[in-house]
Amino acid sequence: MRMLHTSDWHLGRSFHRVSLLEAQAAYLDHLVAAVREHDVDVVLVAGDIYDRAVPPLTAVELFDTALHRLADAGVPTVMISGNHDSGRRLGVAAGLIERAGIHLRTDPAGAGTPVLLADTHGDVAFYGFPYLEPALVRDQFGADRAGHESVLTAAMARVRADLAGRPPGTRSVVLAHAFVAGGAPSDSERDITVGGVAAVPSGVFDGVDYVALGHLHGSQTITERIRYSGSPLAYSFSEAGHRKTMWLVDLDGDGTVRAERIDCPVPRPLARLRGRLDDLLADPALDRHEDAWVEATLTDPVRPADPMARLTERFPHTLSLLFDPERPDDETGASYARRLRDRDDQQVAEDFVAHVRGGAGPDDQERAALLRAFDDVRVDMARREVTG
Ligand SMILES: [Mn+2]
Repeated sequence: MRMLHTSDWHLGRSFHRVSLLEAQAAYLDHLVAAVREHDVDVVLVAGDIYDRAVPPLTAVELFDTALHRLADAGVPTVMISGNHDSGRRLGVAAGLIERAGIHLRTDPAGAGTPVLLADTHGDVAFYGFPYLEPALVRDQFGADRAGHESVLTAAMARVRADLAGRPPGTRSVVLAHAFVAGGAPSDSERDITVGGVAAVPSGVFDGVDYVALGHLHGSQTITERIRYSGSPLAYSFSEAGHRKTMWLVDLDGDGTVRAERIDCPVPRPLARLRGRLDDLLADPALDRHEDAWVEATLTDPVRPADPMARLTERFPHTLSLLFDPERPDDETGASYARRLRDRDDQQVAEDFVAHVRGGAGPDDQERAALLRAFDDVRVDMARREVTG
């Protein structure tokens, strides 16, 4: 069984106000071409089809075109919703679309009900988990607590129970949208932290032959059988070093997995430049970035005049301009942005408490109250997305 694994299309997303619709259309052309060229048996799309619960019409039209073209190519597709999608909106007409061989799994209730596809060695059972928001599915799954590990463990119990009733040798594949421990995040994933723990141990997925993950935007291999395809396009400058690909995975009759990467088209490379403005404008080594989308961090001690206008003379596609002035005595003068870097909401709030109380940080009760407040906000946001 030859599978093509992709995720995190984020149709409708723009990059620093530049529309990516054409680049997304070019990626989908590439996907359909790869399906034909490599004789793919099934396409797996692991969530975040859209960037938002209510995507713009142009994105919906692009998705519609993609569905038609995948159906025309005659290759079955299994697709789940991610944390950016509204599962219920995406799932409209899923039953009808299924008749064309596109299996949209957006309802948590279907987690233990596979799509069965056969090759010469027998059946492969594909279980699609839509993104499981712990607070919303905990009761339905009988999970022991409202955390990512608990609800995914419960969903996997359904998978194992279903597999136990199938002929021995039935191979299995799970699609999930989650943060699996060992994975490296970038700046363009929306935080799914609840209760302080977003990462799920990879052992949760033990026993299945392949796990097609979505959520993290960099391609990565957690284990031979558990992989992230990453997004087909860069959605933040933190992805400047990524190589954007899909996984072409061969699942043999005995469950052996072989995977290789297929490169995605690059609409325009990314470059992160740092230095004083005059140096950035003069350095011949930067010639190769003149056509790139550029994020420039200026380190001039005094902010230069018209920096954007001057930068775009050399780098016409400069999209992001940051200032991080060099200072002799660093920490006291560190910028607010620098002090917040690498800190999550909880840490920022705890630092704030310490700051306004002359150094006395929150005690255990106060810390727990802050944690609850952030969780409530996140759950409320997730709920609005599901119902709104
Ligand atoms: Mn995503």
